[in-house]
Amino acid sequence: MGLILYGNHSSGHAYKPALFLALAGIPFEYRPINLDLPRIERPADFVAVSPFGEVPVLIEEGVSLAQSNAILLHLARRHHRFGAADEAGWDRLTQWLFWEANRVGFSVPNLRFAYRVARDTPADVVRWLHARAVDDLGRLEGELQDRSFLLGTEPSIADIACSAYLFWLDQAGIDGAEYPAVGAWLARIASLPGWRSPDDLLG
Ligand SMILES: N[C@@H](CCC(=O)N[C@@H](CS)C(=O)NCC(=O)O)C(=O)O
Repeated sequence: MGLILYGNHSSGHAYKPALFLALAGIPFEYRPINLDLPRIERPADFVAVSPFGEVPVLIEEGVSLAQSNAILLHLARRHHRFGAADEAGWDRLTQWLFWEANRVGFSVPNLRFAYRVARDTPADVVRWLHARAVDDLGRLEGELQDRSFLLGTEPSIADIACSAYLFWLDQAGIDGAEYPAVGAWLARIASLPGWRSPDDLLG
């Protein structure tokens, strides 16, 4: 039974597993979900497999899994791609996934959402998100001064997770030119065989 990925064209969280599969050359059926619909009005097949009502959800061999970084960990272990070389590497990789979920995978998407969709977001909330995003980008900029990818010389799901929303950084009102090491890292990821942009993969 083939892989099915539920996603949405504007979801960087959905882009993460889609990008993993594209980079690994694993075919999958993409099922876009209209997130403008109230949760109970979304397609019944999606509602049935989505424990949190959110995309992404991956179905593999009839088993569903939600939460983008849990999906990445599952895919990396199952398909032996974009994982780590040893247990210490897996620990560092997991550390990045948890950081992403709470930091750059929170600040940048919510800032982008405030600019593009929730235009009535209070100004102090936008300022707080912006400050947090700048802090997160500064963290990545520092980390990427002396290595090609977050774990070292090889790309991993830590890079897939932490970079996902940054391909849309301009939509979050942030000038990527202020983060040259991040820009070079994004370019390295974008030059990996099989890479496709979020708009191309999820559009
Ligand atoms: N922590 C989740 C976040 C997923 C998430 O926020 N999904 C959004 C789209 S980016 C969503 O489905 N929103 C619609 C809704 O909550 O109804 C993950 O990493 O997968």
